[in-house]
Amino acid sequence: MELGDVSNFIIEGNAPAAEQWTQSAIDEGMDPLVIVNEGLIPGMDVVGERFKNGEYYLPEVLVSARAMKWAMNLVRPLLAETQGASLGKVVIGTVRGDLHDIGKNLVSMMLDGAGFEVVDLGNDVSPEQFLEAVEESDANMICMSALLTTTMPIMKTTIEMLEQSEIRQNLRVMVGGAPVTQHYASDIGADGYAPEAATAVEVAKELLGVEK
Ligand code: B1M
Repeated sequence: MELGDVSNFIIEGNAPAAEQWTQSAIDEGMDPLVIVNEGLIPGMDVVGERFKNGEYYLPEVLVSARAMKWAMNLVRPLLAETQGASLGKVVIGTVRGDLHDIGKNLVSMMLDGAGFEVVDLGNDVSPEQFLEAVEESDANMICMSALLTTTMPIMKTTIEMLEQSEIRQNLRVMVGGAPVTQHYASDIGADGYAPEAATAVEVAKELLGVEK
């Protein structure tokens, strides 16, 4: 099975074909991480490029996002089949005003698959909702994703709110998303930053002091 085929199905926004290809690859024993990292994400990267160049408009991007979602729905449970005890509890979400959740879902899936307990708040999550979820779940870490330069400051607002509460002391904060950089993360007082989903797992382990 050619990984380029599923990339093309994502690019074309052909959700049934992306789903069917992914199911066949799983049935043939392909590593789900390879499916995601070498098939699905490269497809979405092309969609991003085309959107940027004005070759694709929002409707095309939406059908591609849908195809990505259908394929990811099949991969998610496999990545979630984890080893033993929880490595820690993580609250994750895309910040307020931001509807981009594909990258956040990948990070969520990878953390889940690595053995973290993940409370996924979805997208458009306000600082208050993050705080509430951390308090309710007694989480060790909060993970914020932002894909828009206009929503990145919400990560700062959330950290500022956390700083005013006692829970910040025992809570690690990781941020990420395409426009986010290590420099920005340090600037707003985050404890960690990861450029992509696999690194996010490594950073989470480092921040919580669990073995790699
Ligand atoms: Co939008 N969009 N979009 N979009 N969209 C971008 C982000 C944009 C860069 C496109 C462009 O102009 N080139 C641009 C932002 C420009 C900017 O702010 N500088 C943009 C814009 C402008 C918009 C709208 C404003 C368009 C409009 O309405 N005029 C609008 C905003 C809506 C809103 O959020 N309020 C909008 C809407 C949408 C759709 C709804 C159509 C759709 C989202 C669907 C969905 O997510 N369910 C969409 C999409 C799909 C994109 C692009 C094409 C692809 C994003 C994506 O899913 N990438 C994107 C262009 C691009 O990024 N090249 C674009 C694949 C994904 C796997 O990568 O999300 O980067 P990514 O996640 C990576 C890493 O960043 C990292 O790990 C992931 C996996 O490796 N990561 C983390 C992510 N979160 C992390 C958290 C971590 C650690 C790592 O720790 C906590």
